[in-house]
Formats: sequence, C-alpha cells, structure tokens
Amino acid sequence: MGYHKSLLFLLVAFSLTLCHAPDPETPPGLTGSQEEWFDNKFSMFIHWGIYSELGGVWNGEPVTRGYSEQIQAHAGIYSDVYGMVADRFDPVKWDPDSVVLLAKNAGMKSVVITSKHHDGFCMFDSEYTDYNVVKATPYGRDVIGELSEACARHGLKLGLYFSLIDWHYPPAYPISSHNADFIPSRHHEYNKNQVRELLTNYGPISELWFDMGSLEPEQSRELKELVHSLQPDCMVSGRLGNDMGDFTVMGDNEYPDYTLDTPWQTPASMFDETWSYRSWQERGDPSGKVREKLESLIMVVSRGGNYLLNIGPRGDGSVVDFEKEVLLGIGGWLKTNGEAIYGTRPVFSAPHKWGEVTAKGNNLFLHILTPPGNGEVILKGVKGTPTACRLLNDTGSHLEHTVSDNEINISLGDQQNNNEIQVIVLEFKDGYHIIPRVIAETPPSGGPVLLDRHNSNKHYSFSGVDYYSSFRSTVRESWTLDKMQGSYRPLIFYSDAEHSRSLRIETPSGDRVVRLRGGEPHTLRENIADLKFGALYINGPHSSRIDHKTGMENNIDTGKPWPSANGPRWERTAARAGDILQRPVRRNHCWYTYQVIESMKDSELMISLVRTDGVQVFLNGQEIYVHNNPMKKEQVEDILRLSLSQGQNELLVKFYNRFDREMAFSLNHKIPQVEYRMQLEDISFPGTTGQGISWHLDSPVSVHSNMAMPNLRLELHDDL
Ligand code: H79
Repeated sequence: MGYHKSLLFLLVAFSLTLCHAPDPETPPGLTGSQEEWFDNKFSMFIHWGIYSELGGVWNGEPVTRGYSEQIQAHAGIYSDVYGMVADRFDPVKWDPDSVVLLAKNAGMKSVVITSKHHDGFCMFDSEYTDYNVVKATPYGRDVIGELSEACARHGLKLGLYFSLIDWHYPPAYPISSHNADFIPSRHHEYNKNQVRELLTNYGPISELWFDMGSLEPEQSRELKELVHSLQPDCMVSGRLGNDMGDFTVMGDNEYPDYTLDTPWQTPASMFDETWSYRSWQERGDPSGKVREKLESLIMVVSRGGNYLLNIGPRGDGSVVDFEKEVLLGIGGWLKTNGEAIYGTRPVFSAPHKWGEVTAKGNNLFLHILTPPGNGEVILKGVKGTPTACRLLNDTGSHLEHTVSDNEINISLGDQQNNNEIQVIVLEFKDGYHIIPRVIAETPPSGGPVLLDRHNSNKHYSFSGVDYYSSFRSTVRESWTLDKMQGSYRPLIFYSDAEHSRSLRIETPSGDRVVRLRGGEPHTLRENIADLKFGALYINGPHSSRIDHKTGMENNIDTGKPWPSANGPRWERTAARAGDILQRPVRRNHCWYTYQVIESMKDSELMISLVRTDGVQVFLNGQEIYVHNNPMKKEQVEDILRLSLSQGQNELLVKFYNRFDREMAFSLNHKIPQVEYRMQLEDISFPGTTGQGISWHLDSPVSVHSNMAMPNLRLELHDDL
C-alpha cells in the first residue's frame, strides 16, 4: 500500500505531549442499567430466615460445623422437625425501614435479601408452597413485600437471593455435602414458578442472586430468559451457572487479584464462619472489623467490582449491634471519601505497596492502606502533571509532589494519619495516561512484531459450570503498539485447536472478523526424533478445584517427580503417547501427570490433551493454560503449542474432574506438528499513544467464555 511505513521510536517526552483525558475502562457492551449496577459498588446482603431463630444452636448445643443458615444439614435435623421452627418465627423486632436506613447510612446502594435459602423456606408469599413466612409462621407478613416497599421509600434498590437447591421440596435432591446438586425437572419448574412470582409481585428487582446447584446449560438459559422477559433490567448472578450470569460472583469471601472485563461482585460475610445469625459468635472489636471490611471494599472496587457485605439479623428481627456499628463506621468513611468509590473505574490490576488506586473523570484516587514509613507515596505507571494534589477529606489541603517521567512522588508530610484510611486525590486538568504494562515492538534483532499470549494483556472474566468449576477465563487479549506508524502486513498463525473458529480483531484501521479456515499449512517441526520423552508419571487423586493450587505445582525442578510427603505416591506408568489412562476419581478431584521432555535446542512442540473434564497445564513451573468443559461434553481435546527450552523441560498437567466417578485422560505428542498461516488485510497505525490491537471470540456463547485459543499468533511485517 502506498503508505509511509517506518518504525517510529517515540521518545517518552513525545508521548507525554499526547496525553489526553483518560477514558477509564468500563466493561464493554453494558446496557444503562448494567452500568448503573456496576457503579453502585457497595450493597447490603441479608441472610435471614427461620434458621436465624436457631442462631446456630441445636438441642442446646452450638453447631460448629458449617454455616448457621445451613444448620438443618450440619446438625442433621429431620426436615419435619426443622419445619416446626416456623411455628415460633415471630420477628416482632424486624423493622424494614430501619434496616434500609442502616444500609443507606452505611453508604450502600441496594439491599439483597434471602428470599429462599437452601432450607427451602420462603420469606415471601408463594402460591406454590405453604412453607412460607405468610402461611407458616405466627408473624404472617410478607417480608419481601414489606422490604421492597421500604427500599422504594428510601431510594435503595432491592435484590433477591434465591437458592436453586431445596431441602424441603420433595421432588428436589436430598441434602448433600457440597450443595451443588443437579436440579430434577419438577424442581426446576417449581423454581421457575417462584422466580416468576418474585419478579411479578415485588416491583423492580435490581438483581436476582441465584446460588448453588449445578444446572444443565438449558436450565440456566431458561431461568435467565425468564428473568429478562419479566424484568429486562434485572441483573442475574453468575451462580446461575453455565456462564449465563449478567455479573460474575467470586467465591464466598474470595477476592480476585485481577481486574475483570465483566461486571462482578464479591459477597462477604462479617466472619468467614457464618452468614446468618449465630448467637455464640465471638465478635471482638468493631473498629478492627470496620478497617478490615473497608480495606476489602477498596480492594474490590480497585479491581472494578461491587462489594456485597452481609448482616445476619436475629430470629426476632433485630440487627446485631456489632454489625450496625461496623456498617456505620464504613458509612462514616464513605461520607467523606465516597467520591473515590462510587462510579469509579479500576486503573491497575494489582495493588501498589502503599495501597490501591481508583479513577473517575480527570481524577485519580490513591487509597493509602499501608502508609509508607517516610510519608512518601510513589505512584508508578502514570504520566501526566497533576493540577491539584490533596487529601479527599480535606479540601483545603495541599500535598507537595514531584513529577518525573513515569512516576509521581507525593509527600504526606504532617498530614499522615495512621488511624484512618486516607485518600489522596490527584487532579489532572489536562488528562493523564496510564503507561501500558506491555508494549509489543519490533525485536532488537529486526523482523516482524510478534503478538501472542506470551506478550498480551489478558482481559478476564470468571467462567464456569457451577460454584466449584468456576475459574478465571481469558475473554480478550490486547497489545499496545505505541511505537508503530504506517502500514503493516499481518500474518495470523493458528493450529488445529483454533481451526474453524471466528475471531474479532480490533485494530486502529477498523474491526474485522476472521474465520480461521483455509490457511496455508506450515510445518512447525519436521519430526520429534530430536526430543527425548521421559516416562509418564501419574499421581492422584487430589481434592482440587479447577484452577486452585494443590501444592503439587511447587518445586518442579528435580528432573524427576518429587516425593510427596503425605499425599499419594507418584506412579511410573508404561504409557506411551496417546495411551488413555483411566482412574477412579471423586467429584472435584484431579490427577496429575508429569513428564520430562529433553530438547536439543529451543523448539516448538504441539501436544494434544484429551480428557473428560478440565485441564491445567504447567511448563517448567509456569502455568501456561487452563480450560474447563463448559458445555459438559463427554470428551474434550485441547491442542497446545509448547515452547520448549534447550535441555530438560518439565510438563505437569492437572486433569480435573467435576462430575464423574472415573476419568480418562491422555497426552499425545504424536500429532501433526502443523500450524496454518493466513494473510490478513493490512493494518495501518496512526502513530498515536495508546494505539493497539485486541482480539476476542466473535459471538461467543457468553461474555464469560474462555477464548481457549492458546496457539494464536500474529506477525506484523513492515516489508510492504
Ligand atoms: O448463602 C451463603 C452460603 O450458605 C451459600 N452461599 C453463601 C452466599 C453456600 N452454600 N453452599 N456453599 C456456599 C458452598 C458450600 C460449602 C460447603 Fe461447607 C462445603 C458446605 C459443606 C462443605 C463450608 C464448609 C461450609 C460448610 C462447611
């Protein structure tokens, strides 16, 4: 193309002049109500039901196993006996207005309450069961109805928790140890009927917080569609499973150490041990708890999430003083510092030494969680000149600061206060620029610019079949290409793993959809004779979630499997490439394989991994791939290109099982060592800061779907 095409190595000083007002990242493709949900940041969770009446005590004894809202299961209470607790449920101290006002004074924007927990007892009037607060208790009032009116009176939104399992409804599965049971069809119909009631009788519901169970994809889809047909703005929780949620829910009390591209939430209880009221809970000092939960709120918001903090009122409806004090403590802080929380966007995917950063408009907010000893707060990774620098809670303050190429150095001076979390606000009237973590560029030795998963910025969501098989999924990859200008010829490489799939590529010269088909085959390596494969060792079963570490990943540097002190022993197998190994396994357990591959030189090798469920792959101690089985297929295959180093390479693969009693898996390097090459339309770069390329699946099943395109590679050639 007749375009001037030289590489322009921009000087730092030059890129500084290109600063513009930032566009804090909003997850792409959000509707108005989704964005509003995303901006709420802080909500109240309420666990309240007939279990609250028991307060974690059965037969006069504290029940120490499990959460108190699940006391029926953990104390082994017959369901008819448990049902009799309803006879004395008369919460005369329940005052929905004061609870909603408490949430409001805590700075919370909505209230999410248990409409039905696992015990199956409904806190709303239902046509489909008499096991509900109106028909089965002396109280006789519709708790959800009255709360929805109180929320409307005080301008807060109402969300409803709804357990998908049920320990009371006869056609449902009985109590299990894990709560992730399948939902028989009559139970599913019952759930749908109740969801219809909840979304018809109680005004606007901001979120439907499905929990637990393990649904078939079709069941999740039906529920999601039902919710949206009744209330299009109602956000559906990811715990519905099968990637059908509008927002992702982290594990209970789990905080991700990454930013997500989709709306997400962490649900948190005051104490890890229980959500509902427990009379014998030792609570300690509320001020320590205020600090702990405030830090969690800041951490969640700095990664772009919403924080859902729980209270567990007593059976008589009163709120525990400790919980009230904690909420009001947080609310007090938010009164002066709320600007740094509500409506903000994440900036960095990891904390700084001293704390966290959030952004809104031209402002950056620095939350000082660990005040530096010398009072010097160094903000790295930001380019721009602050036009003001002060404490958020003190409009008149001014903080001394110096600005250099890639950091801003702020002195707290005598303003440092270790008792309260301080927020520094940096205002940039002329905008600022976040220095991208990775900048792809022409290698020093020349040749094309290479884009692949090793140098990409990963954009994540949280994907999964159910509570246990959820994991961090990669939904998009991007590269910053500041140093490029002019027109480039892109060559895309893919393997049999990506074959036939469609990719949407976004470039400075427009978006394009590329179907990965019809590329020119290209041999990666002529043969594998120069590789030496050690014996295949296996070890298992281990209890594990799909992407949780078990400790087996550590110390893989001995060249042979390391001894496992307490766990199962490594077994040397006679398996050859492609042999299927079959092993008994329990749910949520995994088996490991270990193999040493010796290579004469740095080289690439294609391997195939076939198995019945998830897989997590480590090469030389580094996790290089994780993939589950989102559609519950009988067999899944992944093809992975391994970048082997000269010498010994250690390949550790975890084969994860969610549902089966036996698992079958195999590793095979005797597969075509081929990839395909396709030329794409030229891309031209204007040469501006922040320009880049990104790609994601074209029309994925869900926004949470893992790309699972591990071998994609793009070369940008300037030899036009
Ligand atoms: O409502 C709260 C919990 O009751 C519910 N989700 C939050 C919001 C929940 N139900 N099940 N689970 C969470 C996960 C299951 C955990 C269990 Fe266990 C593992 C149940 C039995 C083993 C942990 C350890 C809880 C009890 C013992």
